[in-house]
Amino acid sequence: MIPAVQPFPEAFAQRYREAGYWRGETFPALLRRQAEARGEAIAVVDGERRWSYRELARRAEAHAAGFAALGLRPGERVLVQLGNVAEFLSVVFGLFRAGLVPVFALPAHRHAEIVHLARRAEAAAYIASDFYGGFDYRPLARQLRSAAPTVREVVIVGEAEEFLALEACVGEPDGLPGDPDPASVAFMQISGGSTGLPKLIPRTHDDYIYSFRGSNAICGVTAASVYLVALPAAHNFPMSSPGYMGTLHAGGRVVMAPAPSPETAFPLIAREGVTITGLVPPLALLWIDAAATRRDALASLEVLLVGGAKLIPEVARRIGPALGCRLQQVFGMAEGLVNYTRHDDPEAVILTTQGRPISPHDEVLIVDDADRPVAAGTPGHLLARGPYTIRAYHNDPEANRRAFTADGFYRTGDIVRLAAGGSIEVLGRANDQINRAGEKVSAEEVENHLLAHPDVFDAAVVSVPDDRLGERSCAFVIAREREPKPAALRRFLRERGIAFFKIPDEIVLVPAFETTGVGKVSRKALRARLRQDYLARQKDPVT
Ligand code: OOB
Repeated sequence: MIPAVQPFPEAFAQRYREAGYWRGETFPALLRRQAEARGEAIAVVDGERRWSYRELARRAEAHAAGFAALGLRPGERVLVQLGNVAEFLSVVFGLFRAGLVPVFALPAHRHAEIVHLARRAEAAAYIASDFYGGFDYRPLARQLRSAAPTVREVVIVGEAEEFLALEACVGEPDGLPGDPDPASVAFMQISGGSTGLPKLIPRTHDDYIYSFRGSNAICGVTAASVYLVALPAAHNFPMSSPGYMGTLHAGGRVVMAPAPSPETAFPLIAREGVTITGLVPPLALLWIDAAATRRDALASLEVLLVGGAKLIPEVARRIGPALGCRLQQVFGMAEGLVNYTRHDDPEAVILTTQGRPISPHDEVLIVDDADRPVAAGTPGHLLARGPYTIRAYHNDPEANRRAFTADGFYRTGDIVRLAAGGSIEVLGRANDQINRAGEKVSAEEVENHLLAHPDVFDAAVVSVPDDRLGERSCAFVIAREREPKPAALRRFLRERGIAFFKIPDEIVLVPAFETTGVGKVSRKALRARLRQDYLARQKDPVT
């Protein structure tokens, strides 16, 4: 098994410790501290269930003992695919307590992604809901078992069928390890990715806890905060910006929303007195519309964080008046760097920029194609290095060569510019990633799936603007002799087991990819041209 590590150079680690960012706190210690300090306070609400900090810690301890009794050993990876349920927290803190390393899959991931992640992580176990969001995860567990031989155990939250039910997973607590090394990897997040399949992002206790402690200070999260988990709990944004981890660190209350729709979220906000939550821009738009008739439900809401994709200023402007709360833009990434607008920023900064980094020790560079810094205000590639930005992906030397500079800066793939006052404005992506309502789709990954169809000769997937989603995906396909129907291609992709959000929104059959000039064009240039042609046709549909 390849150990999970995050190679911060010693000189940097020392600097981050001396600055007081890395304090040696770990996830098991965090929960224990709160269970001791405020045992009776409610930590998590899920429907009618309300668990105190003591209850959450007790359950985590019991799960940890159960995981150890299964023979899962510290350092082993466990693929977790759970929805927004209270068990998300007890399972994850249970894994932390047992020294196991959760790998966070999204509920939307299907066979192709889950098998890839289990293999890449060499996962020893898979923990999933029986049923969530209308999908049955048990058949997926069966497929995974045969496709990923490292997976020895499957634990199901709910009706387990032939697998082990979470409640039946019990053991003796005496054998549990002591607290982990704070510099060790606590868990792995998943990259949105622009090339091929998702990559694994190892995050340490030290670096991640600093990121949400710092976020708490910027967003005003305290023990009085009530955070609504509206986005998928597995995603970095609701996890740590400042998210439920920040809220638990502060001793506040976490409320799980089974869906982010106003129909589900508004009554929860009213009932629980939610003070803060985070949304992607398309959801913010839905909430604005719904609030026109149901604004009362949002009386307790103080802060709405919006991020994951570009928020257009016109929508930003409407948020405060429509929802009666403060807008805070957040521009973050699972690899690390997170930027926020500050509550005391001028209004124009809050409405038109994506903020500035959490830490004085975040180093951001904006560079040209040759990695030379551009003049302030000029668009360029954003590079980042700092106390909570990774230095390497897990077990992926090739991606690491591409994604990091020689001196350890992460190439974010974002094109940004520095606005007056030092805030960052995100302008777009340098590479071929589609940001579909905050969900990241790699063009290359979808092209590879399309190319597996016997009637597809070639395919290029591009992002096109979409009023509702921000961007949607459009696949240009060249057929072999027989023209496949778009509906048949979509079915084919579904059957290959890819997440729904990766299935192209539009499929356009074309006779050829015209090449200008001689020789081969790069995929990047080809996609750029197809996108341009598409936009030109939209503007002038008669030609
Ligand atoms: C968040 O994390 P990821 O890993 O799903 O995606 C990161 C990418 C960024 O590189 C950028 O391309 C895009 O998502 N992005 C934004 C944005 N926030 C993220 N693009 C424009 N404006 C924004 N405000 O998406 C994420 C992680 C933590 C907090 C918030 C978002």
